[in-house]
Formats: sequence, C-alpha cells, structure tokens
Amino acid sequence: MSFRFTTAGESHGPGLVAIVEGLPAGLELDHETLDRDMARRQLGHGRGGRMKIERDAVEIRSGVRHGLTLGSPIAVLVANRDYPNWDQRMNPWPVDAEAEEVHTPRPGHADLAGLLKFGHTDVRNVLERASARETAARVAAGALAKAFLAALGVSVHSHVLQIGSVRAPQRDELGLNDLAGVDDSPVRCLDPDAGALMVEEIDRLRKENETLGGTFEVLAFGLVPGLGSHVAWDQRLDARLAQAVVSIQAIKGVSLGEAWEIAGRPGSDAHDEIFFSEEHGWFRETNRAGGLEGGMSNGEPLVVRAAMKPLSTLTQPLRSVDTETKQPAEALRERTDSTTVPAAAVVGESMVALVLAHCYREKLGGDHIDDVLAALDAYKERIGWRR
Ligand code: EPS
Repeated sequence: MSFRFTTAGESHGPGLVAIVEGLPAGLELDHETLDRDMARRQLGHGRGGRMKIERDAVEIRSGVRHGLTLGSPIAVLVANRDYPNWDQRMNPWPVDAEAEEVHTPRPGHADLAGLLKFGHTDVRNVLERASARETAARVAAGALAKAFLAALGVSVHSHVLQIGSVRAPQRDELGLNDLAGVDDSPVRCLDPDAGALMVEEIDRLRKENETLGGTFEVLAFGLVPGLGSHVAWDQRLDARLAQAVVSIQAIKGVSLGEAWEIAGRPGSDAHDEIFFSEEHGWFRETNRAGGLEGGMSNGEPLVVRAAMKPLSTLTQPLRSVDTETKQPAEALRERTDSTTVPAAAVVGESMVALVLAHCYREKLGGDHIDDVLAALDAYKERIGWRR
C-alpha cells in the first residue's frame, strides 16, 4: 500500500496545494480539527506582518465526501490572501505592468544556487517556492495524516526547546499530559520562565534587526513496535524521519532520542533495558533511544529533535553581489519574521505524522479504515502488545 504526498505553490501566488494519496476509505475527518492545525502553524511570538494578512484554512477539493475519505487522492487548497497585493508580480499570465526583477540573493537562502541552477535572471523565481510559506500545505497534508493516526490511537505533539540563546530546562520523559496547553505559550515552550525569556530575547533582537533560530522536539505516542524496517536502508524509520524533518525550510540538524548526549556515554548508560510483565507486556524504564531501535519503532514514545537556523531574510541585510552587474550589493530586504521556531515545531509534527502514516499504511494495508483497524488488532494480538 503506497502512501505519498506532494505540495505545489508559491508564497505570493494564488495559493498552495497539497495532494495526499493512499489514505484508506471511510476515515472520518473533522473540518475544525484540520483548520486548528493550520491556525497553530500561524502562532508564535516573532512572526511578521504577513501573518496578520493570512487566515489559513483547508479547502478540500477531492477525495472526501460528507466528512468521509473515499480512498481516492485528496487535494487540499490553501489560498494566499496576500495574492491580490501581488497579482501583477505573480500572475501566471503576462501582465501589462513591468515586474521589477530581484538581483540581490540573500546569504543562507536558496536564492543564488537556485538562480544559477535554473538559469533565471530574477531571484523571485526561486525565492517564491523556497519560502517557508509552503509549509502551510505540508500542515494541511499532515492534518490528514494525523486524522488517520488518531484512528489508530497515535498522537503527535511538539514543543520548543530553545530560541536564540534561551534554552528551556531539561525535562525527564514527557507524557501526554505535560504537553497539554503548550499552544497557550506565545513561543510554544513548556517552561513558562524560559518562555518569557524567549519572548524578551525575540523583542530585543528584533530591535537590533536580527533573526533567531532555535530547537524543537516532536513526540509521538501510541505507536506499535515494528514500524519501518531494519532490512533496507530506505525502509528505516529513523532515516525516513530524518529526511522528512530536515526537509523543512531552515532546518539544519535532526536528532533521534538522546543522540548527541549518548554519543559520549559508556554503552551501559546509553541503552534502554528490556522488561516484561504480565500486566504491561514488553516495556522499558528509560527511553534514551527515542522509541527507535534498528530503524524500527520499539513501542516507546518517539522523540525527534530539530535545529533551525536563524531566518536568512534580514532587515539589516548581509553583503551580497548584484547578479546582473557582479558588483557588491546589499542582500534583498523583504518583510520577514524574527523567528518561526514555534511554527516550525508544528510543521515538524506534520512531517513526522506523514512519515508515520506512510509506515502504518505499508505495514497494515487495507482499503477501508476498518480493514486497517482489524489488521492492527491482529498484529497486536500476534506480538502480545498490551498498550
Ligand atoms: C517567508 C517570508 C515571509 C513569511 C513567510 C515565509 O513572508 P512574506 O515575505 O510574505 O512576508 O511570512 O511565511 C509565511 C507566509 C507563512 O505562511 O508561514 C520566507 O521567505 O520564507
């Protein structure tokens, strides 16, 4: 059973599209739940003026009827409310007005490499697609994946660990209850004191015309062991997760479980010992592996962390070169966000959910959601899984 998704769309074009293929028929969708994730991606202290314009909402164009999936590809449209302001510059068809070209690539952005690779003269032909606006379509697709996972008892969450130089204190293993209310924090941080310091740092650096990066964590609860596979490199769940998360704009690093911490510890302090009881079945007392062993889920909560670089559009631009004259020039100055780490964490949830949905489809097959649930029950029964 293949599951895949793709997105299309430019940041200031008419809109974004996601197509999700391979969900079973009969899955119940709730419009409000889908839109809630779209709104969560727009949250976070440090967003710029654009978020006052956009009110992202999911418009289903195919594959769903009366709230139930049909088993056919689901096409989702997310309109760009800013488009009317860009109608001349981004119109798919020739316009009378002359659109001024951008010739000053931003260090850290796709601008220069994209320009050279595709033979454009206008940097806008690259930056419009490279923009993280595209993540609105990923979140729409991710919301569909989350609905499928929820039917299987799986939930995906995220929270911010660091913005700029402010780090939230280390916490021991997080449970579902700890994550409730994280969206009430203006930076989606579980520690209120660290959250307040993050807000201060964002405000201070914004005044200095700076942008900020940071780190976030995505967790998934309720997984069965055996998603992904040790038998081939491209079936390994950890590899799929790393690719999916690092594909998010501005993400420069991904770690699974306590990756960087355990690298320096002796082996006896790096793994999760195995226990069995009649009551719980298989279980662990620690989760250093972040729910991943041998490229497969092991049934413990999945823990994925990501590092995001500071956004590369700066209101005090860095040095660049005019691509036409080859003379030194300041990089493009555009309206921008100060930080988008809280939003990126929501996108991280979506990418993790899409990978997990893929693995469940691969593992359990089935054309109707009831087939999938029956296969899940049979698998749990066979392995004696009691959670
Ligand atoms: C982005 C630049 C900003 C962000 C945008 C991503 O857009 P604009 O240039 O229109 O102000 O707001 O993010 C979104 C629009 C979004 O929905 O997340 C960039 O260059 O990546």
